[in-house]
Amino acid sequence: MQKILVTGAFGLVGSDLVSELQKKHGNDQVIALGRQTIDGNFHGILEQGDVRDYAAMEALIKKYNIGTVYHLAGLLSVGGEKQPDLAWDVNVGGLKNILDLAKDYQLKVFWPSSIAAFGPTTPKHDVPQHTSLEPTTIYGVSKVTGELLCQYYFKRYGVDVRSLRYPGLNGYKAAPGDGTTEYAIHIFYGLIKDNAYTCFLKEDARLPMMYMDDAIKGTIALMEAPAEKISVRTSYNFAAISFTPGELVAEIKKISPDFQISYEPDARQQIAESWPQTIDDSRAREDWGWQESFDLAAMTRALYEGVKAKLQK
Ligand code: AKB
Repeated sequence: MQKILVTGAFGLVGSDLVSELQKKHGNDQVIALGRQTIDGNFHGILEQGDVRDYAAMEALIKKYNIGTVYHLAGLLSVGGEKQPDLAWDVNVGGLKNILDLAKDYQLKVFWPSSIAAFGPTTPKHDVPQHTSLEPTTIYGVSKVTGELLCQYYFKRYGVDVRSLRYPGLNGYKAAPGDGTTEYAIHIFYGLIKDNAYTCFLKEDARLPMMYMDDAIKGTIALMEAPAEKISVRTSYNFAAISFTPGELVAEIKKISPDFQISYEPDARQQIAESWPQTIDDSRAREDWGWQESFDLAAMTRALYEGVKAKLQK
């Protein structure tokens, strides 16, 4: 039987996706590829490697008879601005390697794009599926490039590659990455450790967001949908909730009324301002039945319980 490879397996999405895929297919069917952030308590098949290394990736595909790749390895918006060359090499070079291997070994591929593909010329509200894509970050540039590469490999070579424009994803299994929407995870560490947090975005910085369980459910649903249902081969708009730091704090105060918040916006605020506030994801809903489950209150409760349990271990 063909196995599943997950790159970036110990990142924010990978940490939840790998365990879900293991539950569905069995621990011996999922290969977790990590580079730096490998979890020492991991149970399953673990490989260490770099997605920029084509030969190493090809060896893995052959060694495990891989049929599907969830290619998650990549730098985020803030990390990308610190190291633009590295962001380009990993985000674009890594994807190109996976798509070339997909062409030669008939792999099915999932690759995440992001709301970072949008920019200041994109409408701020209810962004349509097809719109202006003029991002200001190297991360966003790599996502637009990646979307076009995916569509090219589908049209030119028939590679079954599927993608979602992830909003800010909020989970607790992995440490939050170096992104802009990640304040919405860091705030829970502040809540549980100090009952206080200094936010690097403004109180009214509204951004599209989603609880991790919904993101994993949507990712797997997209990959399991029949090919004829997939009408977008760049990347689907994908949305659940939109909120501001102020609205998240109001929700947190229902759990901890004395929670102290202060706002010290920095360069990350400019990145947030370049992104839209709400997304129209009706194509995903119509094509393959996307539907979220978590609203802001349910997400807040789940993150609070999850981070608390993690920090108490
Ligand atoms: C980031 O903020 O960089 C990411 C993203 C929206 O892709 N969370």
